[in-house]
Amino acid sequence: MVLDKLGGSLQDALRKLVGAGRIDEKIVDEVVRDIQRAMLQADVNVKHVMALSQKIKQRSLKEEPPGGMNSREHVIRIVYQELINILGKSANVKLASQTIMMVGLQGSGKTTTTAKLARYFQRKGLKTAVICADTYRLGAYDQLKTLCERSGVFFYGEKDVKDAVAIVQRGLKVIEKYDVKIVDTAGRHALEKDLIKEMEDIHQAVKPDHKFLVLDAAMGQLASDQAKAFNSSIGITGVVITKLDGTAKGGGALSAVSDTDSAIAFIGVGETPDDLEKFEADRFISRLLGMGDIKSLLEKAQESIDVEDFDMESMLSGKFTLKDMYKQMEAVNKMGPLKQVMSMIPLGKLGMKVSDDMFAGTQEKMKKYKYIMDSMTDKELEDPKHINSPRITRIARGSGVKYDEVRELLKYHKTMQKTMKGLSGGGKFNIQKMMKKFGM
Ligand SMILES: Nc1nc2c(ncn2[C@@H]2O[C@H](COP(=O)(O)OP(=O)(O)O)[C@@H](O)[C@H]2O)c(=O)[nH]1
Ligand SMILES: [Mg+2]
Repeated sequence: MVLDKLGGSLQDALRKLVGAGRIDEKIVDEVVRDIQRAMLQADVNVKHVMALSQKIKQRSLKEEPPGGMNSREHVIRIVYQELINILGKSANVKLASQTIMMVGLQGSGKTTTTAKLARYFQRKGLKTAVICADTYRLGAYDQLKTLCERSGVFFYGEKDVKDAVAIVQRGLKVIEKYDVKIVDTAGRHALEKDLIKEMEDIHQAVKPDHKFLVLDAAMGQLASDQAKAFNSSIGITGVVITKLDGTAKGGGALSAVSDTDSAIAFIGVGETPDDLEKFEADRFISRLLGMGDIKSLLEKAQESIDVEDFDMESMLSGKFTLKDMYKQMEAVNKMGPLKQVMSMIPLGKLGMKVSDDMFAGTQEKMKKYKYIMDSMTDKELEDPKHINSPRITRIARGSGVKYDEVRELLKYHKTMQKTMKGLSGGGKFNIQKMMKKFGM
């Protein structure tokens, strides 16, 4: 995975939240400190890190959890949202006819990305052609030509011609009929005068719909200065961050882009033509946090306003009454399978094997359970282990169900209580113990 280290540290921080006995200021502080450390190690600018910390703390302690969400999930959601904010918006790339000009320093990954992009559009059914306007670097022509041929993308270049603008002008005529036209340009070691001049001239000749700045992720937060410089020269409509697979500083580069007016369009995650991903901030963060499709789940939780009683805290605290069980069955019935709900918190990532029907009962069963529970005393509901055989008979008669059905309910409760205790490791969440338990 891209940014394994950052993702791992953030996941550890969130696991702390899940494992905490209670969500209070102390645990939020602790988790925020862990997040800070992880972000700084990924070279995220201190200013961003501080703003993020403030936001997470403030919101966690002030905002009420939305319906259907407990305080634990609420804080996780805030972390998720604020991390997305730090990345800024994602660039809008349409699957339509367009001309794209690639710019960036030498070695940033322009040519590789040009070929990747061409393949990307080609695969989406758009006829794509590429022009090599790099007359500066030796071998630029062959590099791009080879890459394009491999993907069946049309390539235009003029090997021994030095005038990049002339090449582009002729090339554009040749590839006129193509849907997507991508122009690869030359870079320099720095944004020097002659590079700016050449960029502006090509810009003038191409009149591109998009200008993609290619930035090497290893630059970390310095990416911000570069994005600003290129932007003031020819204007940037999207950024591609490359080599995210090979650096620990990627967090810095990703977050730096939001300092500029630009937005990230794609990320490069390897050297092969397929190692390009369309950038979506929310999906990226979900993946980083190891949460699968957290967004839809969180939205789901927001919709089911009347399931406030789904309380992970009581579930993990070890205390688990019949009433708790009933509430949770009810909540899960409204929210969807437990497995899904579990994948919302990092627990699911630990490979917990939760069977689908663990909480969710059929409507009919729920009704029966309700009748049975109505015939129990409060004391029995709090702690059903005192229910003996004569009591089962009485409860069955009182609720109009069979003796065995009452026993089934009690057995069900016992199994679930045990599972909950196992999860909580006797009050404290114990990951190692749990992983062992599930044979990992
Ligand atoms: N690991 C990795 N390497 C990349 C990526 N993008 C480009 N590269 C490598 O970076 C080097 C420079 O890339 P190139 O496209 O020639 O850069 P240009 O000078 O800007 O055109 C090459 O060795 C590429 O294989 C990426 O996303 N991941
Ligand atoms: Mg190149």
